[in-house]
Amino acid sequence: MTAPRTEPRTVLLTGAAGGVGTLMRGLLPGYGYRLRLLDVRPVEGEPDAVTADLADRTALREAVRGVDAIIHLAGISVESTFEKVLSANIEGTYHLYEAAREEGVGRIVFASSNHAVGCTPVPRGGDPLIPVTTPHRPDTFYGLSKSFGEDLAQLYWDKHGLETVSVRIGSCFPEPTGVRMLSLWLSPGDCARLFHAALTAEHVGHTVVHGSSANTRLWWDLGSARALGYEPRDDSERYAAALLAEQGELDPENPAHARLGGHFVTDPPIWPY
Ligand code: NAI
Ligand code: 15L
Repeated sequence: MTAPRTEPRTVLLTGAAGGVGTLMRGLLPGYGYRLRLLDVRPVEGEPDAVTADLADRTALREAVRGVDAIIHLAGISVESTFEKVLSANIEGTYHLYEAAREEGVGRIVFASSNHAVGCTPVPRGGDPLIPVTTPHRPDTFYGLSKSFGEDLAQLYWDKHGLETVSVRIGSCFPEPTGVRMLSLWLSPGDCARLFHAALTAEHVGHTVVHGSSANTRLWWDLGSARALGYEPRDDSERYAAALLAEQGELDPENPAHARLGGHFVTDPPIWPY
């Protein structure tokens, strides 16, 4: 019989100064994790956080040394030039995986995105939910970098035995701010529940999961996330009446509404730096 997996205690959180990082800094210690923080920007109120770029292999090796697992959030989180996405997200994620391999870290939770499959048509009345096996259909260079990250994770599992849960996050914000987000919203509490499941489930190899709450208007299947032990508690529906009154229903004839990636398909927000 295989011994149960030891629960990870010390977790490196990259991208700790960002939106999701800030939410998780508040919530994950409640699950018993000791967080080590890293970001290219200083993390407010956290003088011990490592300030380093994902390009800095020496800093990454030091940062991952001795941790039980990594939650990898750092990177460009919207569209940018190919060169910037290449450096921060593609090369940066490769550098982090190399550091993890060299230091013997066993598991990474990788923040993938709905934009890895953003050109997938939105299911309409009676269509099945989008399965986690749906082919990569990135909607931007940003989405392409997330497709790459998922493939990198598969490579490091197959070749090096480094486990990853790739979480295709929908929209993780304190509240949904648009009608599209009613389908994709991942509440902060459910995000912490999902990351905890991804850190503690046994034998994940490389598992891809969809990251959303139990939304009434869900577009994609949460089966592989639930199989890890994720039990979402939130539903965006309580925000629906107000958002629909303000913005109206999504229009299937509008190219910015017809695909999973929404406005990233037609007019993506651009990284400001
Ligand atoms: P964010 O943009 O608020 O945070 C990203 C953080 O990464 C920033 O603090 C930034 O300083 C840091 N960073 C950027 N380049 C870096 C580099 N080269 N080296 C070190 N740090 C660097 O993004 P957010 O919303 O917190 O998202 C976190 C992760 O989750 C990102 O990877 C994003 O792509 C992914 N994601 C987020 C979603 C959401 O709804 N918030 C949806 C899908 C995916
Ligand atoms: C993402 O991947 C972005 O990082 C985030 O800022 C949101 O735009 C989210 O997707 C979304 O699609 O709502």
